[in-house]
Amino acid sequence: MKPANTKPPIDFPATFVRSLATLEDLPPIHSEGIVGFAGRSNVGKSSLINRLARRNHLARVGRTPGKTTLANLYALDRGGYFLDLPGYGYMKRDKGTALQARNLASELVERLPHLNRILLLVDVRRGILESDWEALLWLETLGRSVTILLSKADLVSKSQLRSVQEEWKAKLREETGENVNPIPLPLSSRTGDGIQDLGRLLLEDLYGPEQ
Ligand SMILES: Nc1nc2c(ncn2[C@@H]2O[C@H](COP(=O)(O)OP(=O)(O)O)[C@@H](O)[C@H]2O)c(=O)[nH]1
Ligand SMILES: [Mg+2]
Repeated sequence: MKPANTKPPIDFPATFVRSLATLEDLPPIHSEGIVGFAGRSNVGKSSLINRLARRNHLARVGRTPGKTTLANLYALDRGGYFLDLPGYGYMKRDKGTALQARNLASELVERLPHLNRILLLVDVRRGILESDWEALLWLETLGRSVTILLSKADLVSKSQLRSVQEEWKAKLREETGENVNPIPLPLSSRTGDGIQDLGRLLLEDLYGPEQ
């Protein structure tokens, strides 16, 4: 049995700074850390930011294709930033939009030295998609620390969740290097499952091991 949890839940109160359409929109960012949120559109990036910040409408949730080609920057009250990267997976709908979103995401990841961790959300119901795998390898090439989050874990059974997790684990261990966390974290922004584990990881990334 798990010990009773006496610590208060970890949260990341935050305020919206601005949307970014190009790299020039980036405000001056000082020495604090940045956590990036990457993944296909509709995978649950905005919902996760809201859940971590414990504010329902901080990030806009749902299908707003125009908006999701932008990046969104949030300042954390205790220092550091969340950066919601433009979603990929527009390829069939609109090649121009896809390219624009991809370029912006690439530029941000390449040019922001303080982007110390990227959370790559993948929909647990989809297994390992080629576009997710490509994104992972690309982030790894850029030398970023990447953690895979299996999003929407509430929508599958425990056994399905375990089998997807094992599938990812095996592939990550075999085919990626030390910058990629070999353990994918199951997560549900709806039920809160996995949020505290993720919170601990982010606290350490942003503010050091003594948190
Ligand atoms: N069941 C379930 N739905 C989710 C979860 N996270 C997000 N969603 C839904 O998935 C859709 C897309 O979420 P959103 O956060 O906007 O995804 P984004 O495009 O990656 O920012 C919305 O309808 C959300 O309500 C989750 O953990 N569980
Ligand atoms: Mg979003």
